[in-house]
Amino acid sequence: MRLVVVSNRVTIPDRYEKATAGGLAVALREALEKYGGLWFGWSGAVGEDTRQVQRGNVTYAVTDLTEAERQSYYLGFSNRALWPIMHYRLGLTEFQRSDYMGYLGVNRRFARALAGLIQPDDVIWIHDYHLIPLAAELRRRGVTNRIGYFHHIPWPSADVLGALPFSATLVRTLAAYDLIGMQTELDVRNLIGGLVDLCGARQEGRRVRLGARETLMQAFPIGIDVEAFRRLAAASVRRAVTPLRATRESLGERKLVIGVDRLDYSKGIVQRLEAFGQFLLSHPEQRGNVSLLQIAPPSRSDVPEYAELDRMSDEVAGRLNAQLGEFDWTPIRVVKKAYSRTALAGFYRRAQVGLVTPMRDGMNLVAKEYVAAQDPADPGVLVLSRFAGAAQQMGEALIVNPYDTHEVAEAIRTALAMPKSERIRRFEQLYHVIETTDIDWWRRRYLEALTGVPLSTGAVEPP
Ligand code: GDG
Repeated sequence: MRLVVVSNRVTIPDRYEKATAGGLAVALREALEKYGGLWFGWSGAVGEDTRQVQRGNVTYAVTDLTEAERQSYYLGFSNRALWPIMHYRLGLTEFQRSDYMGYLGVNRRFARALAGLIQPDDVIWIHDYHLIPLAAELRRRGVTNRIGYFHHIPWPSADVLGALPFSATLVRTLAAYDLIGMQTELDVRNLIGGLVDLCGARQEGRRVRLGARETLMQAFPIGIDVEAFRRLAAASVRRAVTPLRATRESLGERKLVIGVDRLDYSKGIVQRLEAFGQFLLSHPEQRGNVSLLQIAPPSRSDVPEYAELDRMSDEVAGRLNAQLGEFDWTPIRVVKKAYSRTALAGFYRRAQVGLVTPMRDGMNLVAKEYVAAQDPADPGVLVLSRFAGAAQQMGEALIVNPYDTHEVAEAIRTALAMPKSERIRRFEQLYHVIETTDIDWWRRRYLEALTGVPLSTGAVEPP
């Protein structure tokens, strides 16, 4: 078999990139190298270029988007309609018919380009919400190969999703897949409920029958490359990476609480800053002893809701620093830039508390990276939102409700005061979980399920 991966963005690797790329990109690339294959998607550029690049036995086929497509398909429907509604944020959901048409148009164009590249024994693995109708469009062009979909973000219940115009039509296109992977059991239940309630599908256990087609739904919680991250963290301490050396100088013996997130409203960054402020207000004796470092590389800055978050996080951090800071101590540092993975691993290891408090998250890899980076002899404590998919697996973290500022503030206090024996006990259990469900496990399980699923041959209605 040959593997074909399709994702919204494709980065063609240069030869030195492996150590710095994210776990998912590396895992998919490794699977492609193992089977030989094709990775197809958007180049990330605006233009009219389409090109193929060969790296070993992997072909990267990328296409540019026009500015109109970027606006409607990517910024519009994907990021202002699907992203918020999938994260249960009806109030932030901005629907425009023209965006939806652009979204369908790009999926149709991708299908047209991809259909010409598919070989009879290819197994096709499509990633994420930008490409939900892609399989239906491929089927329409006569593609009968196995096609799987993995949804990286949450899937809300039918009454939330049902508020999105055309949601039933869109959800119906999922019947074109042979296997649908979700992050958690809750997402699977919601998805099946959506297919039943919105589209009149019939459920038989984990299989859903819609018209003449049958699709298998299953949870595949994604993991990280634990071993690689552990090694990065250990190396960053030995080599004293520059930002870490600077941190040592500016922090001294002070404790560190860390947050690492794309600057996205789903991550609960503003609420987290408020919770840290609340912690310092309720526990004045802690002032001067601990700082919060929030690393927040900007993301989707062209979307108005993200620009607003950018402004609000500055405002809240500024207010709390002015209210609580001292001439020789800054309580909160928000750094809006990306660091190397080595530096990140070092920051995680230096931090006594990992604060991972999204309002909603498919999985959240930062929670797993924080644990992987800890010193087993003196580990830090993970504070984790119950609304991150990771909370389903990582029950030994301090689980919090991110909407409850006081609860998060008290969890920070508990984490900072936790005796070493309890920190080690919790760390060992968490490490065991992330190690036994790492990124290789995820990829293997998914591909085994996809190659084993019985093929369904019925036709599917295009959107
Ligand atoms: C989606 C879903 C799901 C962050 N700052 C820097 C940096 N990062 C890296 C982290 C981590 C990744 O970005 C973020 O992954 P998350 O899982 O936390 O979140 P999303 O980007 O929203 O990912 C999510 C994931 O897909 C996988 O299925 O878990 O729920 O929303 O790896 O380390 N990396 C570098 N510098 C930074 O400053 N190098």
